[in-house]
Amino acid sequence: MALRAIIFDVDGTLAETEEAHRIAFNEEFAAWGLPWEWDRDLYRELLAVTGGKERIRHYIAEYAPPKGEEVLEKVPELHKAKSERYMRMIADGSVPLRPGVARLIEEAKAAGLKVGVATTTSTPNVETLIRATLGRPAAEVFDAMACGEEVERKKPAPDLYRLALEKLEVFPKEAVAIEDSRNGLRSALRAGVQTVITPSSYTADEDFTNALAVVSHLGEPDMPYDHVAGFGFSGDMITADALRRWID
Ligand code: XBP
Ligand code: MG
Repeated sequence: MALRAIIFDVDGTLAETEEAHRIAFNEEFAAWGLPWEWDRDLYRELLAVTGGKERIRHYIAEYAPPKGEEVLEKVPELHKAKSERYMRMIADGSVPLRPGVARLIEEAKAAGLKVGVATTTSTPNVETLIRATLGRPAAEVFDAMACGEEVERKKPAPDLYRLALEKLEVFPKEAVAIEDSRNGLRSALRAGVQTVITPSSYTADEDFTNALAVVSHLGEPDMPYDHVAGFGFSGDMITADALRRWID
């Protein structure tokens, strides 16, 4: 089947946002008087659970931090405040898009492909990132968005990719996913979507077995990507044309 759509993950794939999420979690914990500190190693472990609310509940259940039980019923409120903090942090464009992201989005659209997102994070977070980096509303950039609050089961369940496919009106075999994590890869593959991985700072050591390819990033004319595993592309960049040839 011919390629008709590219579906991007957001956190770690469009931009290295996880560090901003981690800092926002920690600042919000401090604002609530919670003696919780997620350092980078702990956060890497906690990323095994996707979704901020789910991640906090997992932390309380598995790590039994002080005041955990009393916070449990206030997790939605705590997470909402963290999200507002996160959006304030990224709204000035201080977290840029990763190399090749803006280029591939534009190229794909010019080539008549649809472009969507499938992300565990919430719609306002995506809108803030896109407005801050591309200066346009996300609804103008993407043909469809599937975000965490719209599904019952987040990644690695296939629900977000299934929803993105449905909204884009394409079959799984007509799409390719761009992801940075094993959870994202599993989600896309379970929905039947082939996946290119651009590992991020938190996911570089994960197992990407069954990815179409693993490349350091999508590449720019003056910044060629490094090929890590899987299919190799000719040239220095992941292009819409190369993805199309691959999927065909
Ligand atoms: C990203 C996530 C998110 C972010 C935090 O996973 O798991 O939970 O860490 O965002 P993916 P929220 O990139 O696979 O979608 O706090 O808004 O959930
Ligand atoms: Mg991700």
